[in-house]
Amino acid sequence: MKKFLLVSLFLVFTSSAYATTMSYDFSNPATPFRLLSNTFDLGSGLEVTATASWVKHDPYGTGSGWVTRNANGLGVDNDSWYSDNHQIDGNGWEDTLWLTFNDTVSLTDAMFRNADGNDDFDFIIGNSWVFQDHDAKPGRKWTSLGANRTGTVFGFRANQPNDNFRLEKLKFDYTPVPEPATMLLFGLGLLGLAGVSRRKK
Ligand SMILES: [Ca+2]
Ligand SMILES: [Ca+2]
Ligand SMILES: [Ca+2]
Ligand SMILES: [Ca+2]
Repeated sequence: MKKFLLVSLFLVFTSSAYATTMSYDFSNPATPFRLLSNTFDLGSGLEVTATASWVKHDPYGTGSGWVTRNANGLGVDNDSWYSDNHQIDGNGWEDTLWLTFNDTVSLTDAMFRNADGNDDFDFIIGNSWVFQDHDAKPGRKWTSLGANRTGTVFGFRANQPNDNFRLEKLKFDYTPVPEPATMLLFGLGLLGLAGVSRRKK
């Protein structure tokens, strides 16, 4: 029994240190929105807040955009007089969709909608450009973001008139931090089990 208890405790403590692969679907036909910011509950205590920004070149300017959601996922409305189609697009003004997590995650893949052969995106972590003009896979396939894309703030940006797409899904690795209360319950439960088995003997 002591051995069982030790093995169980070991499993409880070590399993909490392993990264879990999670994914989230931002599309929702039932509740479309156009907001300056929206927070999504991803489960396991993890949250992500979506915001938007834009850059224009002539005359130069930057500002905050609206995050839009529909059945195809998240886009950006930059309020410009250009024909902004509420996607993440680089038509005149270059849109960036920002995702800010409340804990460190490692993004692995993204799925885009409305993407065809000429759609590509720039990917930013914090203040660092990870890549530019990276092809967005059409046909609702996962686009790999590469390895070690770890951080809390990520940007998906469009910089050409023919770049126009929505972010439908994200896949990421997350290592949840176990809450002290949960750990205490686990511990008490195991001690209880040990007590019961001892009494049976
Ligand atoms: Ca747009
Ligand atoms: Ca392009
Ligand atoms: Ca581009
Ligand atoms: Ca396009």
